[in-house]
Amino acid sequence: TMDASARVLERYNAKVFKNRKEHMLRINPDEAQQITANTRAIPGIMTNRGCCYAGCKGVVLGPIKDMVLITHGPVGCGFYSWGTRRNKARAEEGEPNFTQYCFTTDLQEPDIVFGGTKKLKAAIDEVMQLMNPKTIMIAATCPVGLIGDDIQAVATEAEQQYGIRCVAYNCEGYKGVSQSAGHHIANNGLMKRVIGTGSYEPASKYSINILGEYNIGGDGWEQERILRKIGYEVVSVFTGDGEIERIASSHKANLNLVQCHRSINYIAEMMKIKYGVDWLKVNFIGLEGTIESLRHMAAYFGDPALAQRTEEVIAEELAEVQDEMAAAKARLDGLTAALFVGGSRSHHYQGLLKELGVRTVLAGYEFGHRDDYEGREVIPDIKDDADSKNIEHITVEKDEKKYHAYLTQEEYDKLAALIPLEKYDGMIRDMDAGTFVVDDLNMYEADKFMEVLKPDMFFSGIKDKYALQKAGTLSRQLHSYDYSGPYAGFKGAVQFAKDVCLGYFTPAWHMVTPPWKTRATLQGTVGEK
Ligand code: CFM
Ligand code: HCA
Repeated sequence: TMDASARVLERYNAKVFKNRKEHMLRINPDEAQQITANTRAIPGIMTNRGCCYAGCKGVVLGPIKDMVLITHGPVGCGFYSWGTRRNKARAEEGEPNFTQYCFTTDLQEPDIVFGGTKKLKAAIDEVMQLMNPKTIMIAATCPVGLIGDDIQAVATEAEQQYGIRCVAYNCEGYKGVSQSAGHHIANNGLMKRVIGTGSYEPASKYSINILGEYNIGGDGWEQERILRKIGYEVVSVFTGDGEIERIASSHKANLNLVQCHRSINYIAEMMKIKYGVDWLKVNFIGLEGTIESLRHMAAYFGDPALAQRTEEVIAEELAEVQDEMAAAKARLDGLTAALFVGGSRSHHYQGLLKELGVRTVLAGYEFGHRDDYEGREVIPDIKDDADSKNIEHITVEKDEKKYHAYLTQEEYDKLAALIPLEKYDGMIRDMDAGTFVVDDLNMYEADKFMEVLKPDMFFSGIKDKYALQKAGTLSRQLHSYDYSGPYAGFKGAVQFAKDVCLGYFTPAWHMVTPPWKTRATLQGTVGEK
């Protein structure tokens, strides 16, 4: 019998087959398995990926609330990235929250022909008059790179004219192969222009930053609630509900937590080299993930009182959620799921699902790199291709004045054997033998895997959700949480469990006949002959 991926691949012509085969594997714990990732999608194939601008503006910079972010490009780029990611933000006392606005230069045909910098300058003037922000950032979309507007010069000029911070990002949509390029570009800009410049002083020795947490549906708030309850000081969050001044002072914290490795590992690495701040991989999705992350943090700081408080909070929080989690598990036990999200979440949610008795049979990332699948130890073996060479790689050096190591080398080495310090093992190691991993899954493959593996639920995004639901399967969005959430931490786990139960047990699914049950839905070959 053919395995599921062979049945998915069988319709492809030789060229497409060869390409896509490398992006799929079936988990075999006895082998070191390698996957192809972070390469170009095949033209004509319905990839779920987004663009470089989406990764830079939409993902990493967008959630920072006290700055104005101008999209320099045609109006659609700004409009369609306006508020759709559900990165929640609440204004601080007397401070602005600009994330609810959409700022764009609305480039038109004459600007494409004659240049758009005039419009960009006018937009900055208008923003200064109306909003008077301390920081403006500019994100370029495709045509800006094609016509060659010098947005860096405009930013420098604005800094001189207004005495503000103005940072421009050449994150044109076509750069790189996905959103991932944009994460990298945004990380570089924050490192070069923001981190290390702030004057906020952490009050506690247990000061941390949460990196790669964007407060989708309030996830970051639930994490902060737990961390503060234990006694940590959250200096900054990158970048959910984020503030420039705190991000600028983040180098003073004693530990960086890395929630989403894919989007922010560059900053974690650079802050370690430049400022000596260690980073710890955490996962606040799922009860076990949350508890383990909290214990690792306590181990890092090494204070028995902090460790004791950690256990108290864990016990208190667990007591509050245990019954509801058990009730949900009783209803969901034995079901199977497929997960396809951009990066980290396809990995992080597997633990939470397992706690609810749901087994993951298929998982993949839109734009994860090999290290997100196989673990960071493969990073030295990853070949730089033309697309990744296109993205600036910056190197940083130790800042003698601001460098501060919390641990001695000896303490560090001892701890590194026990907790994931500067370590991420990737998704593959956590998956069961015989399950499937597919990188950059496309719509055809999603349909086909549904048919072959018949998972009870499929977690993904807005692009594929409705096609999957029309085929009679529950599909929940793991990007926007279908406008629910938070799903992180203790309270979030219960919210997730409730939403999955509500969705799965809706009678609608029994009334739908999948089209492939009554007729062949696809004939012929995918790709040219
Ligand atoms: Fe990280 Fe994210 Fe994700 Fe991501 Fe995204 Fe997102 Fe995502 Mo959508 S930063 S990789 S680029 S966890 S926006 S909050 S949900 S694809 S899995
Ligand atoms: C993005 C943002 C996105 C899209 C969500 C989706 C998000 O990649 O540009 O496709 O459902 O989380 O909002 O990932």
